[in-house]
Amino acid sequence: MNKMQDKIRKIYEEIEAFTTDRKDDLEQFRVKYLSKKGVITGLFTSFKDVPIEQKRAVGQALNDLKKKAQEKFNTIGDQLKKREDKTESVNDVSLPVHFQEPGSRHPLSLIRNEIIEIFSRIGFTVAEGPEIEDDWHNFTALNFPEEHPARDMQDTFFIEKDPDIALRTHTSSAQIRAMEQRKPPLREIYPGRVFRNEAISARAHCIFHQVEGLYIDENVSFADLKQALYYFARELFGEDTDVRFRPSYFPFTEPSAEMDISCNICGGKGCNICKYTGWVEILGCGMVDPDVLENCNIDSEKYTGFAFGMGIERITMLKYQIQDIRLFFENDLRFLKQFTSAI
Ligand code: 2NM
Repeated sequence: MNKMQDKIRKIYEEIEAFTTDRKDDLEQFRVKYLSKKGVITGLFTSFKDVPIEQKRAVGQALNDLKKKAQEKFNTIGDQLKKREDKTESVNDVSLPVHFQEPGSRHPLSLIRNEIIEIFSRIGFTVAEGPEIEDDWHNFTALNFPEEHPARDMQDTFFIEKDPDIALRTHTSSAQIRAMEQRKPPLREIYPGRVFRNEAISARAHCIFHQVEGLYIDENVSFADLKQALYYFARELFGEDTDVRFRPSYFPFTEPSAEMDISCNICGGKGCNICKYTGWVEILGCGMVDPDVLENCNIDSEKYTGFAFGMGIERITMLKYQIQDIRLFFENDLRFLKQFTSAI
């Protein structure tokens, strides 16, 4: 093997190993190997000095080398061109895009977030509790007597056969935990999912959502309750909203009340939403029973507090005029899509 053939083989291997995805690298390749002043032309020039008996073999090798370089240049050139074409088509703004429909918040989330925002403006923070509860937090600490119907198997989902463990029937259990764990002043709301063993209908579902609230400090009065809930109603339903409080009963509050708002559909004139009364009930409330405070080791001589609770489904149905609670749980896109712009 002579020197010339060694050189050709080395360059051949170089060319074979060459690869790039950049146009200017390929241009450098061309200049280096294929141009008039390139390596291969140089070799052809010195071909005249090759001894006559080697001319045939070296000539063959030189031709192969040139062919190889040209092929390499063409192949990479084609690849780069293809890629360029593709990139150009991606950048073609007139082509249809691969459209992905944006998702949206569930209407219950929208209203829950709005409720949280309103109460946060008057100093309430958000807290949560577990969905699986024991009898103490869900019933006993809240003053439910042993024989209260809500404790019945009929109304509550118990976990396995343990009568002490059930799915919470209201988020009040989170408030008991809050009062046990954190001492007053307490000013919190508790959004969450609750469970009741009820027949499903247009008005009722066995799973639904609540926001409850609690404010405990020295000298908290029923007037504070009324003012906070009046503010809430007007923020959520508009500044023309009137409220009224009707006496009611809950085991955990005394006195207790239900709050109505003036019907936001007919403005109080009477329609089938307010059953021609001009008022619709939106929440229950009251002053926390001193026994409940004592159950959580809070001194009921020193502290008083108000509490309230509302169903998010009910409020959402009123706000958006939704007639059937089951729509919230079916996830029919024709329903959900109507809230896309409401994020
Ligand atoms: C309501 C209505 C009235 C309430 C009371 C308490 C607690 F834990 F402080 F005693 N939690 N939630 C309450 C009061 C809930 O829902 C209709």
